[in-house]
Amino acid sequence: ALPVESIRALADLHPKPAQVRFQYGTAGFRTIASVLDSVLFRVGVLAALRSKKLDGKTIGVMVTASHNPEEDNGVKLVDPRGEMLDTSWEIHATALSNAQTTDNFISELERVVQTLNIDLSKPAHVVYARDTRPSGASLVASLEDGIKAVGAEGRNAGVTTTPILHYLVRAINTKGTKESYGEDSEEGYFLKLTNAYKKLVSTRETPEPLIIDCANGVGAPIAARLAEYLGGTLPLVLENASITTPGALNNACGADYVKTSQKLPPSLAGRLQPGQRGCSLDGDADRLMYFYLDERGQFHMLDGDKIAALVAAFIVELDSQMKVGVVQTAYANGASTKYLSERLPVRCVQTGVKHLHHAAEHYNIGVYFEANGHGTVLFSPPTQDLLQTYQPSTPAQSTALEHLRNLNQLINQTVGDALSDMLLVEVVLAHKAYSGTEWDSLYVDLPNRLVKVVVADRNQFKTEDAERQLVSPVGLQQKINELVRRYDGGRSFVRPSGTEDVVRVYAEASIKAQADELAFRVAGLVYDECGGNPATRPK
Ligand code: G16
Repeated sequence: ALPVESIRALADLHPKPAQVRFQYGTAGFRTIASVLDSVLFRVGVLAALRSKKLDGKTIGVMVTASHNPEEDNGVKLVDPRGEMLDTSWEIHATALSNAQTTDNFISELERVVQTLNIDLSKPAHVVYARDTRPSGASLVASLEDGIKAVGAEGRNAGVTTTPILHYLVRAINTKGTKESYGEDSEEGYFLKLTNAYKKLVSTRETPEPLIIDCANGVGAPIAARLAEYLGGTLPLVLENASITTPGALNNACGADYVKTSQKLPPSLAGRLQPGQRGCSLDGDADRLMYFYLDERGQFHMLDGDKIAALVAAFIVELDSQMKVGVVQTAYANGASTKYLSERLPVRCVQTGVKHLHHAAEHYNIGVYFEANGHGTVLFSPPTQDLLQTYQPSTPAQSTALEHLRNLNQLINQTVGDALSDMLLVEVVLAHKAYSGTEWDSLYVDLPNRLVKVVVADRNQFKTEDAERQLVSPVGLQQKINELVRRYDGGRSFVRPSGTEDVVRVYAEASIKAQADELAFRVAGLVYDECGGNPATRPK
């Protein structure tokens, strides 16, 4: 039976705030940190139950709000193979988080145990970590109370990146098996990645230094350690590494800033030289954006779509027999979709890494990237087996095979990982002898604009067709269509964010001014339809 008394005693210390409704969304629970205490406690309990349900396998919990502002925080669960929580459990997470009293919470727990037929006599293991947010330490303490309340065993992985936590979960659960993913430590992670990187670039010259904008987040200390393991094979210059400066996290820097504003973080002005490669991480280092300045000092962004194009082409060149496919979302630049679909199968799915990840599993090698720089490359289990057993018949085949084996080690197979992706990009650039300019010229991005609209209730917005069509509010899509038709090369869609309390509007057109105008006019339609706080008109 559930240890009701111990749960009750600890749950009383973490009461749910009245009038707040929580939702396990695109990236778990995410909102202003000050209301999250009870959620963390309850997630601790739920993670333990999930572990019991899966026969004591280790479940991961990451405390982060990634690209969101510093005052936000969040928490997401990681399943045993290092992938996102099975979606069928999200409703249980949401229900548990919204039980108002301790009694309600306990009855909800009993319901979950019964519905899911959880054998409570099984052991439970949870590994957890957090990013650098000031609210993180106390939220982790609440999580630990939840883990303790059900007598589960917890392992604190400290302050680290989201992808490292995913790595650890997979490494712990595969330890000593033939699928062993690596040593279950940060060191194991660094060694796995850097050994593969060094082999992949062993015949290439050391590149010019790469500037990393660390978003003043956890990517800074982790990239610093990565640099030690790389030992000069890839010179890194870390910028925006102030993890203790209040308010600095993701502020006018980081991958989301670069993608949304399509600008160089002001703090890098004068640091990034024309022609030099730079990249930005986000607050938990799972997103990556590259950029460079041309000789006129003009900023050029190389986003997730450009990364997908670069990497997919490289893999296909290594092995034209493999079924390589690409997965994107509606945010993918139309020019990237055109470029890729002329070469490979391309699928569009809804926003959220979990959706892309699952779609990518259908290919021998599945390349998935969101335009915002979140993504990875998956090698299917049969492909991994084939890479192990294949007998090459020519020297060229043998080299290609070695490269694919090393790429399989280099690329985080559990989730999008900015640092692993960064090494991947560097490998491809080194092999192709590409500068930013050559990479950028694979195709020319269509001008585009992303805006947010604050509305009274974003849950009114419902979409279909991989988020490209609004079905609610009724009639709004038709108005958008009428507007879009008036713009050359126009495309636009509206969807509720899963991580911020806003509705997002994306627009593309063949001329920049038109893309901006279309985005703002669609945002205006959204605003007029749904109102909101006049202080927060589209921005
Ligand atoms: C999270 C998700 C991403 C998603 C992003 C924005 O990223 O993991 O898949 O693209 O949120 O989602 P939305 O537009 O629904 O707010 P992160 O880096 O914030 O964890």
